[in-house]
Amino acid sequence: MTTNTRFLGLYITICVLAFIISKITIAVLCYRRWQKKQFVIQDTFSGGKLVLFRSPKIKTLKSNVFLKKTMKLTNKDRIGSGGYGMVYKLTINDSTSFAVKKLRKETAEHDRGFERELEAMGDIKHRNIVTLYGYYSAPNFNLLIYELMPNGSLDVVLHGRTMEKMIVLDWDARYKIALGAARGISYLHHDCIPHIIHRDIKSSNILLDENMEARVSDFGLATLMDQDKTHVSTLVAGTFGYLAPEYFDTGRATTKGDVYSFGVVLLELLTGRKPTDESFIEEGTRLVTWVKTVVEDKKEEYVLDERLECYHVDEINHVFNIALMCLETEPSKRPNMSEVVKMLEKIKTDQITCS
Ligand SMILES: Nc1ncnc2c1ncn2[C@@H]1O[C@H](COP(=O)(O)OP(=O)(O)O)[C@@H](O)[C@H]1O
Ligand SMILES: *[C@@H]1O[C@H](CO)[C@@H](O)[C@H](O)[C@H]1NC(C)=O
Ligand SMILES: *[C@@H]1O[C@H](CO)[C@@H](O)[C@H](O)[C@H]1NC(C)=O
Ligand SMILES: CC(=O)N[C@H]1CO[C@H](CO)[C@@H](O)[C@@H]1O
Ligand SMILES: [Mg+2]
Repeated sequence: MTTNTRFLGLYITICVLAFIISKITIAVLCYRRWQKKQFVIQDTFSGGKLVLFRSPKIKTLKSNVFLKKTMKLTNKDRIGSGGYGMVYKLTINDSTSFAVKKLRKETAEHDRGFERELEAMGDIKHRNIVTLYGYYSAPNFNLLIYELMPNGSLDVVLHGRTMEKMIVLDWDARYKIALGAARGISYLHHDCIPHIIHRDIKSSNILLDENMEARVSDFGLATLMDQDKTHVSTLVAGTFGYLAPEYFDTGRATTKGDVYSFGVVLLELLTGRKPTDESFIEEGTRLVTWVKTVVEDKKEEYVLDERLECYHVDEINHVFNIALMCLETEPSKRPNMSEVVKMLEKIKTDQITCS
């Protein structure tokens, strides 16, 4: 009896010890991993904090050089401006540069939810999504540090003013952009856990890399700024002209809402017209309704961008049909993004049209 009890005591002690040791090991491993995932510099001068997520490009970077250059950004470095603030080009050396987006911030509190959201965004790596490398958070403003896209955004390329260097996108380039953007959005909707609703799909959030491959940007930003309540239009997150009709009733963002906005981008690629084109507003109509009536009459070639010279009529008509499916008024009738990707992949014929 006594030997048995002693044996049991010993047994319990060993179990408890093993349990404690394993917990400590797990905690140490987690801490190490967490430490590796990002590095943080506290900027005592401005009271800000720079957080860079670990990535091969950031690894060799001297973070204090980075911080110093970031603080020196001026209007001269501006490459764009939008609903949330200015975008600057940050040049480290001849071969390395970043895009820095400055977000206005009216409430001074440091928001842990904001940081968690950004860390989740930093984890997303896909060939059709713009990488977020880190952020800088100061009492009066936040900076987001993105990969720089040398060929700018789709809206500038499609509707840029004639004074700027004009690139005319041919049909193959437009098709490639449509497919790339669809793959990026499909990844956010279906492959990310938790699933991500972009909420602001539009041509200015589709950027172009050095190979003219599409990269989706600003996903999650609408949500982020909505929580923050600093953005001017908190009532309607998203951009006029791209919003699905049900959004005005429910105010709820859904993946099917993103599908609708993507349909508008497809129409932009096909017609070369902006959804907010003044001539539509004068006529009291919209790009979407205009194209819908034209396609019903099978007169697609009349609305097609005149700058397109060389294409297969079949391919064009297929893309018009895919766009109209995305633009169904009833959300449940719209395809999901993985179906859109499949449909777009299927239509491309390998024939060379002209040379
Ligand atoms: N990562 C980037 N690389 C290059 N240019 C960018 C990048 N992000 C944004 N831009 C440019 O800055 C402009 C403004 O961007 P943004 O602030 O997101 O506003 P919006 O998307 O509403 O136009 C874009 O239209 C684009 O031309
Ligand atoms: C530019 O900076 C990056 C990051 O610090 C470094 O990896 C790269 O070698 C530098 N290139 C040149 C040409 O100095
Ligand atoms: C997309 O829709 C199709 C048809 O409704 C369905 O079979 C498929 O599972 C959906 N895909 C995803 C990833 O939700
Ligand atoms: C079409 C076009 O302008 N492509 C450019 C995209 O950016 C790369 C790198 O900056 C240029 O070499 C391409 O000419
Ligand atoms: Mg944007």
